[in-house]
Amino acid sequence: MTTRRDFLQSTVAIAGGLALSSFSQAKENSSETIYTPNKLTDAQGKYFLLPLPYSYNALEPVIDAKTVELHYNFHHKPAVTAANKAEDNLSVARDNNDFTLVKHYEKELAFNLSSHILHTHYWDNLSGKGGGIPKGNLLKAIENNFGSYDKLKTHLAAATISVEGAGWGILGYLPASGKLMVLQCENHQKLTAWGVIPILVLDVWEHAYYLKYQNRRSEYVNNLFDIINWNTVEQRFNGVL
Ligand code: MN3
Repeated sequence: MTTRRDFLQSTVAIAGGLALSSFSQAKENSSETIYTPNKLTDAQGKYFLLPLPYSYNALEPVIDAKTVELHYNFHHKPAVTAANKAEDNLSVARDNNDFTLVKHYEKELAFNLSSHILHTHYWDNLSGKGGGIPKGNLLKAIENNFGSYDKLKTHLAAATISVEGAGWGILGYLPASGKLMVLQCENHQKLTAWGVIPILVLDVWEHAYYLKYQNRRSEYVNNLFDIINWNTVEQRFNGVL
């Protein structure tokens, strides 16, 4: 499959205006270079789907290849299309001065753009070579805000496992307070606090785990900690300090 590097290079060549600086280059992680997307849009301002930074089977045995394939192509990808459609329809509404459907498209935008943002982070903050514990500035911040990494892990896992219905567990950073915090997100956009930037996100929609784990959400969440890519999580944290 096309690698993320190939994709970025070809996109830059085609689009011209899309500067590589819109992506921060993460540290070398073994043989692969992972880019953290700071921008989710192309040169035309349209949302676009980055290639997965690994193959479908790269997260096995924690997440099976079929789940990754379905999740990426049939849950993440449609959200990108729908976010663009919502913005397009809001533009048409302004042009026509007809806001009959404004409530519908505002909801569509919040839901689908949040889905795109969180899924993009999700792929990026997992790796078949992940696991271990965070290091550097991120570890210090975790210890300052939660007492220890173990306390954060226990808190984040509990919050994630107990999401009501479909949603996410999120470790986020609020620049205005300088605090790391755990949030529990329903759907893709509910229960946030304004200004919190997601640093590490754990998807607990059933599509993320049901093929392999069925009803055993807690087993899936606990196993996720074996594939967290702390390099990219720390990269994102350092980028928003
Ligand atoms: Mn999902």
